[in-house]
Amino acid sequence: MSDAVTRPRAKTKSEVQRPRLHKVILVNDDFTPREFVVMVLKAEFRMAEEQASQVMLTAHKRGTCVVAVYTRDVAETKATRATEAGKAKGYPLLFTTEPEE
Ligand code: TYC
Repeated sequence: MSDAVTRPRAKTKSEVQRPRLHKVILVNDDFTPREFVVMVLKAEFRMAEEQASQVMLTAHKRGTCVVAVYTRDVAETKATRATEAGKAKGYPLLFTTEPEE
C-alpha cells in the first residue's frame, strides 16, 4: 500500500462553467406578413398566440426582438428552421443567433 498523500487539485475554471446560452433574434423586414411571423413563432418556438404577437410587434416596431435563449446547437437549429420556413414561402424573414453576455 502506498502511503503517498493525495491532495485535491486546485479547482480549475472549467470545472464550474455552464455552457453559454445563445439568443435567437427575430429581425424585422417590410415584406413578411405579420400573421406568418406569428405562425412561425408558435410552430418553431412553441409560443402561445399572445406572446408570439407581442414578439412580432416588438420586432416590427424596434427592428429586432429576442425570441428565446437556448444552448448554441438548439438556438442555431431553431433559427435556421424558422428562417427556412419563410424562405419556402418566398419571404425574407430572418432569425439570427448571438451568445449571451
Ligand atoms: N414588418 C412586417 C409587416 O409590416 C411584419 C414583420 C414583423 C416582419 C416582424 C418581420 O420580424 C418581423 N408586414
